[in-house]
Amino acid sequence: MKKDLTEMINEIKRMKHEKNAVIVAHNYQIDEVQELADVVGDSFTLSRYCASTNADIVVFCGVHFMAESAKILSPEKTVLLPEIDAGCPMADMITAEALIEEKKKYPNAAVVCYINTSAAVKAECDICCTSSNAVRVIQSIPNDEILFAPDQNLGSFIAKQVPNKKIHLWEGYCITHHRVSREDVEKAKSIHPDALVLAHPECRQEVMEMADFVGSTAQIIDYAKNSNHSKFLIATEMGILHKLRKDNPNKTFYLLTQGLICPNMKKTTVESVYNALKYNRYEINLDKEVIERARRSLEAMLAI
Ligand code: CIZ
Ligand code: SF4
Repeated sequence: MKKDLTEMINEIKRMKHEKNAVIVAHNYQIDEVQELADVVGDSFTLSRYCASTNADIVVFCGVHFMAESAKILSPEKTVLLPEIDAGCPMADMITAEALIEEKKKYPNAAVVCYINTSAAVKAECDICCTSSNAVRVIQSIPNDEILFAPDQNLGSFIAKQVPNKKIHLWEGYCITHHRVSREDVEKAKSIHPDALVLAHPECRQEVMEMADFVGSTAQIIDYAKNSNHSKFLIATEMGILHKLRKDNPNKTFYLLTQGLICPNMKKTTVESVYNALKYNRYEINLDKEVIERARRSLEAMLAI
């Protein structure tokens, strides 16, 4: 017989304790999964948290590349991704083989990979970046030429702020953020003219240009908390609303369009977390050499 929600949550807590496991959830996960988690945050914060705990098992509620990053930083731990098909279409827009080919065109360029890439792609790049530190990472690189992959929108956002470098862009994008248009922003602003627009750099240039603030999920959360404003239009994945509303009960948050849903982030449910802990699934395993090379790119980012 199928267990009810309360029963599953109690079992999850029991198994977590018994197996010395932690549950981490990305800001885009469904509310119930965020509530279950020991920590909620962006992919890199979560991976660093996983590396710092003495847990034996990490249940990573997010998408595949994020669980891989956790494994890269904690190779000795068992990292579980509750839904094995939870991938990131943007991360899938580049392969290690394709990157190796592209690098040949720009022999003088430093290769910078967004965190939204597979471990195999991270292994082929010089340094990683997140949406929080992308500009700082690029500024720290001595090369005048950069090959940036895979997000063209984040890449264009960086290029505008670092005009002294020639940035070659990969043509990847996030299917969820890229869908938002200038017309969507105009429409939302006409309905809520007194709201500030907070947008993620995975949005199109035209959307970022209309925003009052552009930042990663962590930066949007901080901005909303510290702002004197009381109304916000949010142009990133809807899962972030849970934390925004929890942290700021007296402020109002509207999702900029109803399309801001990442179907892959929504695959993980309380039941998948329960099954992950019960059956130890689905374990992320990576080649040792890939771990070592990908780790170098992540550590290069940490060093700046
Ligand atoms: O790195 C992350 O977690 C992603 C994909 C987005 C963000 O802005 O936090
Ligand atoms: Fe990938 Fe976009 Fe989903 Fe993030 S929101 S996991 S970039 S598809």
